[in-house]
Amino acid sequence: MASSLTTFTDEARIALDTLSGRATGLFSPSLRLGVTGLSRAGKTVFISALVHNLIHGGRLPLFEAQKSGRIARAFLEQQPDDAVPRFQYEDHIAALVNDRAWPDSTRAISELRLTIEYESASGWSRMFSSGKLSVDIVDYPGEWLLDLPLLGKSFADFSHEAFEMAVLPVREYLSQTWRALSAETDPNADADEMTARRLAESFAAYLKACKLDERALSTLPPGRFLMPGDLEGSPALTFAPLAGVGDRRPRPGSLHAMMDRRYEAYKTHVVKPFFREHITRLDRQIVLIDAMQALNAGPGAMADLERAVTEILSCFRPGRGSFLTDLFSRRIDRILVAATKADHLHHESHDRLQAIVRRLADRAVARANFTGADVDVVAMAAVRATREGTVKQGRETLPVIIGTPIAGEKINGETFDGKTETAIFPGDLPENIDAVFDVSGADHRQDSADPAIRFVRFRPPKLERTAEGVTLSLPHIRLDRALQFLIGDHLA
Ligand SMILES: Nc1nc2c(ncn2[C@@H]2O[C@H](COP(=O)(O)OP(=O)(O)OP(=O)(O)O)[C@@H](O)[C@H]2O)c(=O)[nH]1
Ligand SMILES: [Mg+2]
Repeated sequence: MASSLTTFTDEARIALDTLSGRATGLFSPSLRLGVTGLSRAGKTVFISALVHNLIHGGRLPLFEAQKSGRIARAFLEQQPDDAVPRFQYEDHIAALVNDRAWPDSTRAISELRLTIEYESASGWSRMFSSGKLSVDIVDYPGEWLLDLPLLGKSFADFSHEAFEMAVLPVREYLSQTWRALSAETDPNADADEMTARRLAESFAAYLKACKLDERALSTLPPGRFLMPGDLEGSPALTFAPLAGVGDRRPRPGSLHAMMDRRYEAYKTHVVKPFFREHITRLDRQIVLIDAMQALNAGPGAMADLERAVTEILSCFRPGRGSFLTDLFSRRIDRILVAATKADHLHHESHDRLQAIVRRLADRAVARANFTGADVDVVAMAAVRATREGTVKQGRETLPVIIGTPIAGEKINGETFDGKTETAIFPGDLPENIDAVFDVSGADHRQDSADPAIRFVRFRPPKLERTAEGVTLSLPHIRLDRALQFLIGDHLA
């Protein structure tokens, strides 16, 4: 008797919570899910695959609501925000499924509303609930997020840090030209538009060089220097850090004064509105990282990625006393740090990849000024482009992955035509994950010819069709685990 009473009250409380949530959620309850990551991390592919699998009833055994058959229907609806571009789901799916090509790079924010009709797991809440959840998925560049810390920094702080980062061993060479130009610029000289532009361009070129594939360095602010969106060429983007400027007020009319003003304008007109209108309204967040690329580039790149994740996490749940706390009305309660593209590894290495991401996230959480959200990690592939197999080499049997490399990709001197399937031995991740983070170790992969993983870009997979000609959903690795963490509890 007692136990059924507890169950009853628990259920009642949950049902009432749900009801009151409904009342404030404008009829259909909604959940805002932010999807971010630095450029090429896999945001567009992730969202496309997630939506496709839900709409087409994909195989999602770790996503409880789907597994237990409680999802009646998932479909796209009009998004609530008219001023935000729509996530072009149909185009991306057409590329992936019909052309077997990866979708184009997206350079700004976009949004999509996916509505799920489901049956509640408990009989009691079924009585009250319409069993409908709208998930508003917001895709935005991680580069923009990394601007948030600027809100707490003066132009002098920003300049000081930029020069400090620029002389780190991994960046020293790349920043040379810009530093040389800065060295011959007098901040106290009269403001001059051409000087400002040259400095801004040179600084932006350095930031872009850090992002080149083989370097795999994560981004430094200002994010719009890399991802300008619609701000390309505007004065708010025509500034650069200046060497040796202190917090003393700049002389009016000087270059220093001009740069300082533009930096403040960037914060006021670009950074703040973005956070107010988008980030502060999120309920859940997934941060996609390209751990594989960083692993291949070595511990320097891993440390850099860790720094970026730390900054990103500090933005979501600013701890007490952070200058950001005032900006937030609503709070993100779950964050998933996800390494995607795990289909480049044999499944034996998936757990190692996840362990590496876990270590990275733990360190980031420990360092970030951060409280009160659940952080989980996953190693996944939103779209699985490979199958697994084994190849006999002498007496050894090697685990391989099989896929169709993109036209122009090379392995061992062979160039692929984009049509031929091939098996490659991708290599293993190290068992001892400390080595991966050890910057002091001798192994500075940055210039090493021997990367940890043989990394070839594959075309998206060929989809199976049923006898009736219906295309099956996109294959994935652990996408269902990600879904369960991000929205599963809202479908209970
Ligand atoms: N094999 C494999 N490759 C992937 C996967 N996800 C992304 N990729 C690769 O990574 C590239 C970038 O993916 P996108 O989803 O476009 O990345 P993004 O974060 O949206 O990039 P931007 O729009 O440029 O910021 C793709 O073109 C693919 O080559 C995956 O699950 N498996
Ligand atoms: Mg994209």
